[in-house]
Amino acid sequence: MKDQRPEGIEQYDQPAGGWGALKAVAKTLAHQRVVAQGAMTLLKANQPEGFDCPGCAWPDPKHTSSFEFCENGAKAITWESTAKRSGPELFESHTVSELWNWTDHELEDAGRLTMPLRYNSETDRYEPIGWDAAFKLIGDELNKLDDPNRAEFYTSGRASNEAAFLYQLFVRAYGTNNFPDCSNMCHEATSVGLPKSIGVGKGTVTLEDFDYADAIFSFGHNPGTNHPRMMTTLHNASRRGVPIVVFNPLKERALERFAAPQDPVEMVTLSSTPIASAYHQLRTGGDLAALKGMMKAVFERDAANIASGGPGVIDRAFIEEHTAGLDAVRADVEAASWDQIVAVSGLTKDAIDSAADVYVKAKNVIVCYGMGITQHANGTANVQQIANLLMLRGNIGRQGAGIAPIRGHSNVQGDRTVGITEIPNKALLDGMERAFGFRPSGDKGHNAIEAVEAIIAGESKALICLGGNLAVAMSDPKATWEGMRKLDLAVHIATKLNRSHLLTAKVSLVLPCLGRTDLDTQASGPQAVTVEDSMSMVHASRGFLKPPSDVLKSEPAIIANIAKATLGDRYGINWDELMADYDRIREKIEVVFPDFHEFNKRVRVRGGFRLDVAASFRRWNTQNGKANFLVAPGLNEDPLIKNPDALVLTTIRSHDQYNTTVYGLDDRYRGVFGRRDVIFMNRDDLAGRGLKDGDRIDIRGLVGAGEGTHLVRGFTAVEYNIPKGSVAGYYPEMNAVVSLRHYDRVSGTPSYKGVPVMVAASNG
Ligand SMILES: Nc1nc2c(c(=O)[nH]1)N[C@H]1C(S)=C(S)[C@@H](COP(=O)(O)OP(=O)(O)OC[C@H]3O[C@@H](n4cnc5c(=O)[nH]c(N)nc54)[C@H](O)[C@@H]3O)O[C@H]1N2
Ligand SMILES: Nc1nc2c(c(=O)[nH]1)N[C@H]1C(S)=C(S)[C@@H](COP(=O)(O)OP(=O)(O)OC[C@H]3O[C@@H](n4cnc5c(=O)[nH]c(N)nc54)[C@H](O)[C@@H]3O)O[C@H]1N2
Ligand SMILES: [Mo]
Repeated sequence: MKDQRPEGIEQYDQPAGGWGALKAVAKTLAHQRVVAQGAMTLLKANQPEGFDCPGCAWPDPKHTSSFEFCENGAKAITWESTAKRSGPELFESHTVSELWNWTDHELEDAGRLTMPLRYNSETDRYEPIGWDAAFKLIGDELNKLDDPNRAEFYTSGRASNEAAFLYQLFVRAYGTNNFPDCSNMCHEATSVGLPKSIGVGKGTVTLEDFDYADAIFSFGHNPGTNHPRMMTTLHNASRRGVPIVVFNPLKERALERFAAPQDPVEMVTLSSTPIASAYHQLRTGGDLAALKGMMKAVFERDAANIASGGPGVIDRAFIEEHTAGLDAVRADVEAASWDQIVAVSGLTKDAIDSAADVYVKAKNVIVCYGMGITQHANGTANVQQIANLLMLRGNIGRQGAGIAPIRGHSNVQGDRTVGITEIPNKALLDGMERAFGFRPSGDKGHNAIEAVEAIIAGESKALICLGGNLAVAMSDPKATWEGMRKLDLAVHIATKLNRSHLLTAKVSLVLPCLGRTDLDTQASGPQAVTVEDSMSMVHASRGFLKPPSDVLKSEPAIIANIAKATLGDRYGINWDELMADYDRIREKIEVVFPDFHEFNKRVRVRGGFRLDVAASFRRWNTQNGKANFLVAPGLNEDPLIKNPDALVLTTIRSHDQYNTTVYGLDDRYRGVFGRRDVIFMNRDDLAGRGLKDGDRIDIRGLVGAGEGTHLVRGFTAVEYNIPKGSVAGYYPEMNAVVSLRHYDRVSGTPSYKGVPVMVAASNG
């Protein structure tokens, strides 16, 4: 079998982590030519006096005594602190049309941007421009628009609290709530779904809670790749004998076996620790059925326990005192038959029963989840069913128990907290009025999908991006790219060149900014910024590396200067004072959001502080003052998937990428080397289409597709351990088959993990 596998496809039999991870880091350091400086940089990641690693939003342990090794954190850091530069020579020697033909990897691998650039359509080149001229141009273009709602202001989740807060201040003073955000493509189902359930759109657990959990459930996230520091927590839990129950269509290596690089015994003896106690390979989109199945099984156990004279297994005291809506949820799950649950989830009744037994036996349960739950047409419903399951046994708001959405970008949660939202609530508007003396518009603005739709329709004419790579991250590149090329103004504040920057508008600017690792010096001296992790801990981050060029500005400084050039002295906001000393920004954050009381003082305490998450203390900020059991009708993931020959595609991250940033072409733990043009398929699905391992295939998206659109040609089918009916391919390549019309109607999250497709032998 082995030599007949497609090129670059191997069996990976090692545990995740271990020496393989150390070797991978050494390779990355060498490639980015940062061996000496880079190694030192790594030691300051996630330390109380250092910078916050831009790699993920997993919290730091309280007592960070030594360097916590993380392979993918190391990649994220070295990618930023690289010695390579995208300087003037690059843009002199390459037209934008030439650069367009570079791969996403090549564009970013060219290195850090060093000076502000403006596109010249006559030479088809980006050319250097001075900062003042750039700011004036942006201000003039924004002021030309007849309506501020014709401009879109995108945020990617690396922006610090200070940068994001200034940005929302500028945009609201300018007069719109058009805040498309990477969060709209990520955990929006959490931000929209949980407030109705438990009164807050955030997780309720802290890192310490994991020490007290008696069982941990993991739905649809891949921590070995995307949150490697979480593996330390899972590794410790497993060693304590805590059951870890995984629901994931793919057998992710790190969730099976992990060798902790910080464990000397495992490193020296080449041993490892099993992580999952049970691994349920459900079908993509089978989560709603699996969750309802588990609840149904809990009710069955409750009834049986009562019948035999016991007190039942659901937490009646909690339900009585704290919740509403149980009866409707019970009726809903009882109406679903086991046959339906088994068919839709792709799991046996035994499997679901065994998961329910673990759940019922454990006193304290934490449920973690990621994109496998949120990026579905029913993502919000999925999140709410997780909350239901936890509430059945009072697993919210006490030690060792709770809900743990695992966020993506290192400050995606903080950006939301400090006002990046297209739907401002009264508290935000009141706070802004208190702090700045004007009341911003309360009208709903655009989320990411709506912004792109407005751009495609020609209604929005300007796009400002605070980081990110919106054009590549978003569904349907063909339509999205065409739309972006029609803009009047495109401005990208970025550390590295990417494809979004090459979709030039009438006026296009790329503004290079400092990254997390860079020393940020302003008029009052060196500055620290702050970030909020997945568990609502806010702490300071201080870069220390010499910036890649003297010309770079910090994100807050760039935003303040754009604001000055656009707004002049509108509302008397003192932009110079705010950018000179970030303490002044934090003072304003505290006025707008009282939860940040004594912000400057508390953020100077080692480890920072936790923002109040009311549900963690069983205070429910919902309309009825209760935690609500919420019904999600049906079991089927998605009514759009009607075609019986369709397969459901999920789009996933490799081990060698950070979202649209592709570090390399390997996906070690899945046994893929040197390529990304593969689709993982079940043996029966291959056979049913007359295909075999290694065949060239075409993939066509079924939603909203016209003839010849939403098509990816010439990929290689790889026989893989994945449930029948489900296929998997890499993000962002597979966005070409995702329709802009296919998203969760409640949260606006694109259905990146539930794309109906047809797969056939390639004829291209
Ligand atoms: N190194 C690295 N770190 C990252 C990122 C990165 O790209 N690289 N990205 C960051 C960002 S922005 C985010 S949001 C997070 C993302 O982190 P994750 O949430 O782990 O995201 P994905 O890699 O998209 O993978 C989701 C997992 O869900 C599984 N899955 C797919 N479909 C389904 C389904 O229908 N049901 C269930 N139960 N599971 C399913 C996949 O097999 C995969 O294991 O990571 C952050 N950290
Ligand atoms: N098919 C499919 N599509 C997806 C997903 C999926 O799972 N499947 N996942 C979605 C998710 S979860 C997310 S979060 C989005 C991600 O969407 P984005 O957040 O828009 O994309 P990134 O790839 O994280 O952005 C990378 C760029 O950010 C810039 N950058 C890096 N560091 C900094 C910095 O410190 N400051 C500034 N200003 N710029 C910086 C660099 O120029 C780099 O090129 O993609 C979404 N798209
Ligand atoms: Mo994300």
